[in-house]
Amino acid sequence: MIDVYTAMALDGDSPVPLYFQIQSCLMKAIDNGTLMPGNKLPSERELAAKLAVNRLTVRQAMSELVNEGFLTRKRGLGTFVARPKVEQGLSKLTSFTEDMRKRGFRPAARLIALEVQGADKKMAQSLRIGLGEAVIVIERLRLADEEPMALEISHLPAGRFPAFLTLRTEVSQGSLYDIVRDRYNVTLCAAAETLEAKVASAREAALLEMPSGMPVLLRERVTFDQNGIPVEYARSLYRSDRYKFMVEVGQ
Ligand code: 16G
Repeated sequence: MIDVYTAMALDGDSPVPLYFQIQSCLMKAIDNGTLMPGNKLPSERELAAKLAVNRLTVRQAMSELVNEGFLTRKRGLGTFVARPKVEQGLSKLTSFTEDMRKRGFRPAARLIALEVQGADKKMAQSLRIGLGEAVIVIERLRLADEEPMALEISHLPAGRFPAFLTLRTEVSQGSLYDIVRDRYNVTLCAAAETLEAKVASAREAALLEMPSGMPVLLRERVTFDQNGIPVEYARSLYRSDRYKFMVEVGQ
């Protein structure tokens, strides 16, 4: 077991609550690399005994770090130091493939569905096409180093992408944005996005390999070509334990 716990100097006379002191010590150990991603923490009982504090105090410290994504609980196995979240900027138009490569991960996709549907109201509005017009629907689970990161559904106006369904192999192996550019000569120039939290459905949670009922980040994007015509309407569900989004704010 790692020595960091015995080194924790808690001050019972301090106005800073004990749970907060424990939390700060754990955070410091995570920040300076004494505790590394994947390291197992002692159980609440063990840690409480080591630190001579109440078990509830330890639980409170650990729960907050779990909620903030620094620790992760695995049922029946214990509590572990989480891998740092992927921090992604929201101000640049990039593809999943580019984003993951930049971070040194191997991007991949598992194709769940590739089909043509009639546009519903949302698709029609987003893509500025008529209700019921043909839309290519591509549902993919996106992976980084084989780990599920996001579940994405992209919608493309079928009229602009003839014979798209014949590209099944490419879609399941490569980058959608590369296909759009290289095969159809469409340049993606800008996107409008929204970001909101939601609870994963049972199906979404199973695909993302996370407990059901966990929050996910829903990012919706309409991507435009150089003439400002919508080319893609996408709904991407990101694992909230693996992602945080960053925006630069200017004056
Ligand atoms: C991003 C986009 C998604 C796009 C995908 C293309 C968001 C919310 N999603 O994940 O709209 O389809 O990249 O990635 O930004 P690809 O070129 O690797 O297939």
